[in-house]
Amino acid sequence: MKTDDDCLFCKIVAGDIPATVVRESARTVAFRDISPQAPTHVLVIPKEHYRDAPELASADPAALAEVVSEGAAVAEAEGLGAFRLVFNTGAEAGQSVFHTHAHVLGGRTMQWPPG
Ligand code: D5M
Repeated sequence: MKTDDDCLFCKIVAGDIPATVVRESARTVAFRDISPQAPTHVLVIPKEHYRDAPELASADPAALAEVVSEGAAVAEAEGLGAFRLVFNTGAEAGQSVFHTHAHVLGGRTMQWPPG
């Protein structure tokens, strides 16, 4: 499995850094964001290390599909009628952790466009 010793989210997958895990599947883990931006704010990540969603899409499209379906499953489990699924891609777009992650945000009315 592709991992990066310096990656925060790889350390969460390995159990070396604690996280509030809400769901796990063969290829993904979902845990609560440490700095929630909505009543529900969960991150869904592939267990393998890929920098961002496009890189994961090229390397392992089934894993990317699993990230998306697990995000929907989190939303359903949290009772969200609507939710936002966000992949910040690149630093200027707000990506700060360079291990693919989908933000699942919901539980409040969302604004568009995002800032
Ligand atoms: O999103 C990265 C997200 O990762 C950001 O919303 C904070 C969250 N984060 C950072 N460290 C942790 C830990 N240790 N647990 C849970 N969540 C964490 P980005 O799109 O890269 O800005």
